[in-house]
Amino acid sequence: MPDMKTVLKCGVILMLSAASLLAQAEVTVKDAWVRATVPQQHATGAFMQIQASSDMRLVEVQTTVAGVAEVHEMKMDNMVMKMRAVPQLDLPAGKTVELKPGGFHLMLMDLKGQIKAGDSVPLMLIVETKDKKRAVVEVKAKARALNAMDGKM
Ligand SMILES: [Cu+2]
Repeated sequence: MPDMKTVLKCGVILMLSAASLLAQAEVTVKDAWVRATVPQQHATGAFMQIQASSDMRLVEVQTTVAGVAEVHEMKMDNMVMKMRAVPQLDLPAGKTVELKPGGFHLMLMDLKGQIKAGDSVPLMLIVETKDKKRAVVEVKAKARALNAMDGKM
């Protein structure tokens, strides 16, 4: 028979996971991946598909693998591919917002070490609802090998 302490502890863990499930249900993230890096590389991109059940905005990104994480946009400007940080990314209700090479992406800078293919990279997406409520969406992005398709960042 489990003693009271164990029972209480289990109760807390159950409550916590129920709460995080609730937050996760409002934002669905699919196909999250990060481009693997070579040694001494300081920055890389993270990509995924995000769908929110109600209008939200992605306002902040955090990760333990990089000193800085930003939402970036890549655009052709006078025949030159340019990249800029965007302060927030709209996540319209029910619409899949795709972060992909050549478009919106999450930029991880000041990397703390090499990201090798197969690594699981933890990302925390901070989203804000219309009534300014914030929630954290935890994502595990799989590192994929570099490929020739990608332009220089
Ligand atoms: Cu970028």
